[in-house]
Amino acid sequence: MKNILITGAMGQIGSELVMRMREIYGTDHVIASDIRKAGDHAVVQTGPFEILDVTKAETLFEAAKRHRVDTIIHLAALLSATAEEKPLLAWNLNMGGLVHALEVAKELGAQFFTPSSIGAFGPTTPKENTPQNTIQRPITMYGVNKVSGELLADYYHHKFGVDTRGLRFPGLISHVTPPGGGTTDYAVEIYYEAIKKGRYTSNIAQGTYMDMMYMPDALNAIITLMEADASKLRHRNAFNVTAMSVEPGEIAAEIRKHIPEFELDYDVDSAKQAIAESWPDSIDPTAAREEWGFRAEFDLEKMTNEMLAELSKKLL
Ligand code: AKB
Repeated sequence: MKNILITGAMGQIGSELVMRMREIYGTDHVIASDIRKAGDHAVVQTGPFEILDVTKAETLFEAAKRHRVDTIIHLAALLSATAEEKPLLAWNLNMGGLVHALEVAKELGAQFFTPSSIGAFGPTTPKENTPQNTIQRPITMYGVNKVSGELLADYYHHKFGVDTRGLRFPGLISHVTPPGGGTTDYAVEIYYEAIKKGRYTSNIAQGTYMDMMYMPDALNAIITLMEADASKLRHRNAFNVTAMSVEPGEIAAEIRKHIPEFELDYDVDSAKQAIAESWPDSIDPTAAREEWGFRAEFDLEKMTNEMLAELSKKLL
């Protein structure tokens, strides 16, 4: 049986991944950790929890050793827009935390996962159907962190034999925990505001395409990749994965099938827009499909049905 440590467990991915992994691997085998502790949070209430600052190598190592961890899912990081506002903090947290977590994985012989992002690409990357292996010259601190992270995780695999695996996530959409500080956050907020107010002002311009994926597909992708036969993996850090390429107007049109009076207007945030324009319009997940059977269940229509149904229950 695995013993899994998840950092950043109260974040957008972590808060759902912890619960899913506790169902699969057993409550006591999934140790949630975060820099803060909210006593009423589901990951704290339902199983083991550690307060951990990933920039402090010793505390990370001590907790991992005490829980006899053999798998580390390292999620603690700043997202793209916040990283652009606080680049030095982003470097210290995103890279410092990562190298500490990789060191712990090396010392304990643990399997390792950390997410990369479409942010690992830049303006000179082919924009359409972006290949798995291509130009990566991002112009954001987040992108610099993500490319460096992919290379570092590859290095720990080649040099030390650590079983490192990763995914280049698109914008992740969920009705459970909102994201914070990302460029793709609008694609979550639009659903909340549709239910609450029947209107939304997008900070990303009309016609700006980015890849997105519904959270259940993202959780499945992490679990499937971590369970995949290592001998079949030619790429490790990190696989392109996506479910849809959309722009704000298309999400609004889908919402109007349920809420015909829904209104969308625009007040573009120039910093976020610049980040969005430096990213691909659509990425190609063929390597993930071929090497470990990646598949997304939710397209825009199916995701919108579920987002609106779940948020209506929660907010109305
Ligand atoms: C962000 O917008 O920063 C993230 C991402 C695509 O990595 N959602």
